[in-house]
Amino acid sequence: MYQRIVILTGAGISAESGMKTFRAEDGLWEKHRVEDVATPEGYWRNPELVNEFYNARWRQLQAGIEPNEAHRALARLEQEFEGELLLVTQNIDDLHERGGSRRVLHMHGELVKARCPRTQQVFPLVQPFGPDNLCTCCEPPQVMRPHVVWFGEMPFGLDRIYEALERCDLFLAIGTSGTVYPAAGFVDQANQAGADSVEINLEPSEVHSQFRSHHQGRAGQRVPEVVE
Ligand code: BJW
Repeated sequence: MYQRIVILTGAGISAESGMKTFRAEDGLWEKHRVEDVATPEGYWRNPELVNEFYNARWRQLQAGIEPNEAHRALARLEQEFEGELLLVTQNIDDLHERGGSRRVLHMHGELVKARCPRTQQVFPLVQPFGPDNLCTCCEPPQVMRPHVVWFGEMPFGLDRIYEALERCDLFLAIGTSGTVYPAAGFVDQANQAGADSVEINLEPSEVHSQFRSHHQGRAGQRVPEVVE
């Protein structure tokens, strides 16, 4: 019945795979100030701290973390759905891809990539972040930074996302707290376009009241039920 779907995922979709969310009590930021590990100023002040924050998550991703039923259900939807589908994730993990999704827009970047801070050229991450992880695009080579979007930086793919939101007839948000913009504003854009809007979350998000319907519960259970 739907022809054009936009799906937005957040940390909650990867929680059951063992990836920590940000704002939970035992979350990723529990031991850090957000300004220290999620801003460009924090990175330039103390690159060692920020590199280690991302290296720890990279190592975790390499060591036994697997996609869950929610990632797999979205991959099946992509394969079977005959209309237009845009899967936008705020997550920097690669669990959507490993779950079988082929077309994923990582609006906050990717943990498995590094970026030259001078040219913005992006490289696969083959060794941990640190002073030895150098770009090959500059002379002298530059120390690469995580390919992620911190507060105050511009998320990736926004033109494509807004274009899809303007045309969509279903907007589905999964496992995101609705506290970070511009992603938290997507439901409003979709509503303005006349789309149906559906939230799947363990708890009501900050923008819960803007969704036309809700499915409360674990993504691993609710996503397969809703999309299949
Ligand atoms: C489950 C579950 C289970 C658990 N099943 N569910 C005032 C007003 C408006 C905007 C601003 C403002 N002041 C400043 C801004 C801008 C700022 C912003 O939004 N700040 C807020 C703090 C207010 N935004 C930016 O700076 C962005 N850039 C920008 O705005 O550029 C200018 C611009 C202008 C105009 C148009 C467009 C752009 C950049 C934001 C970058 C965010 N970066 C991070 C770090 C990325 C790298 C990394 O991973 O380390 O992205 S911050 C962090 O938050 C990360 C996430 O992607 C993002 C969202 O978090 P998410 O995914 O929602 O996780 P949680 O932990 O918050 O929530 C988890 C949810 O899952 C919960 O709801 C649980 O209930 C649920 N859950 N288990 C289902 N099993």
